[in-house]
Amino acid sequence: AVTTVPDVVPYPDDVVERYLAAGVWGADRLEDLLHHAVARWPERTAVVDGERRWTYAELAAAIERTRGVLAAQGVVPGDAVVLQLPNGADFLAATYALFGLGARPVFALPAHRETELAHLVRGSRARFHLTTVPLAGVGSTALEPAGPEPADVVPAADGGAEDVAFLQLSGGTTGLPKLIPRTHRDYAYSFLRSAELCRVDESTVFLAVLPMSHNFTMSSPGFLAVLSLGGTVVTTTDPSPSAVFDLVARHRVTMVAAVPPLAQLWLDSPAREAADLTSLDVLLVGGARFAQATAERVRPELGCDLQQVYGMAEGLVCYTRREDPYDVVVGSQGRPMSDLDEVRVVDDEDRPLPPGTPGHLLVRGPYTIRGYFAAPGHNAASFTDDGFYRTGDVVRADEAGNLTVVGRGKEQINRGGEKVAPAEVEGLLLVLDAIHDVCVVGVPDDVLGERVEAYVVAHPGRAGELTTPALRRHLRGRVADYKIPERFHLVDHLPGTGVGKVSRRGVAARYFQPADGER
Ligand code: J2J
Repeated sequence: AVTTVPDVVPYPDDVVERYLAAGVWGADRLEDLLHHAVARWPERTAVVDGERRWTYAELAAAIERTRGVLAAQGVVPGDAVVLQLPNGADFLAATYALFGLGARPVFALPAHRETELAHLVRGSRARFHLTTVPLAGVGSTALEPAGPEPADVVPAADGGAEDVAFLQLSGGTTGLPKLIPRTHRDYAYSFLRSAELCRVDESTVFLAVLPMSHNFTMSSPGFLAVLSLGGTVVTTTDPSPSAVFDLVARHRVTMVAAVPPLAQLWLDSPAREAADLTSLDVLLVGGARFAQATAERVRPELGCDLQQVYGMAEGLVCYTRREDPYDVVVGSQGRPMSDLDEVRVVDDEDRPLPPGTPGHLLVRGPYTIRGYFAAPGHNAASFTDDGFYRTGDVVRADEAGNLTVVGRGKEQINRGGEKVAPAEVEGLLLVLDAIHDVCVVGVPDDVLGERVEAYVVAHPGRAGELTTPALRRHLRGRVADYKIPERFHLVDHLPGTGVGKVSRRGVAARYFQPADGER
């Protein structure tokens, strides 16, 4: 007999019962939560995108029309649709339209290119790629405003809150990035609980400046929470200090989410002095470690509260609380948002460690996945037998459970919040005949925390071809720009692991000892 492994690893039945009984999982799908808000606040402003301003009723109408266009294009319930749109009102219309159709958006970043898109399409078995991003050489279906006539009657999805709502691309802890399936009810809990901790209500004006397809912007607490609770989402594609300060002043923005380099850019900007930031209530910073010295500047220089957010698209999100002691707010990444989150800090053999001792963070809970999409092999490595996700992060917990991220056990580069899987970039370089071996590593960077660089061993006599500009050109259009190494170093050989593999740690140790600096 053939045993088939399901694409989505379900939560065990007793666990489902527990989360339902605890009331953390509701019966609403993501589009239902918006519909409740539309019914309650039809005339409130839902979205501001440049000169476009939509009330909740207008957003609902735009979603309805988009749903008709998508249905006319042939999108049916259960379809995976790779969605690659820049921040804006159309992003929201398309996302909710897909939810309403019972189709699954597969969220691509605007920066994604050939490799990531092919991976998303293949991994999700998507039949559509919906984008307005100009992509040289990548076949795509754009959703044109003047598309086919909307279908007259589009049936609503008849699925429930237990369905998979969408897929996101993980940063990857080993090898290539994986697809993350999130259900309506687990995700709704994630952003509604986040909304409580971040004090989101109908008076919230949220500036979505990080990519809206990122888990942080979407759900921590993100535009999904704001639009479920009657607030306003202001969208922008311009993160520059002047543009952001202007939007904050003009729309009386109360909440912004940023990665550390962006927060730093705003803090350091001379434009800050003249800006009217009095409406700002809270700045959320996450995605990468926020230096304490910078965290300490937020309250005095921006005049708002800081909440650190340590989250992951696989699930777990930690926040510092508004009422936490000062040293917790500026010096930790907060604690899990749910009482039902189970976290373990363990040693290399999965044995629990006492508070204060750094170790690998494992997590299980009501909004953390039990497995990647259609990836049984990887799941065996990324999850414990009893369902804990191996975050790949090394953390230290204090007695109160606040976590500080002190390191990483996973093969991932965190470039100021943007995640890079070295193996993906290495694979694209190894197709070049002139390259014998290559190792992509993160090197310390004052602004980004880490930047991407590569160590390359040339085939005899071919080193001359391997210049930084030539190699960067080779990668451009194949992967997101942020993954392209800033520098390529030619070396004679790469340190090995002793079992015939390149040792990334060895490369790091050999070339980046803080004492001898950069070569
Ligand atoms: C140190 N490292 C952090 C932090 C994430 C909210 C906020 C961020 C993400 C995110 C997210 C960190 N300090 N404050 O999904 O909902 C690193 C860890 C983590 C990985 C996850 C959200 N916040 N990190 O960044 O899926 O290494 O999610 O495991 O992109 O980012 O990356 P990602």
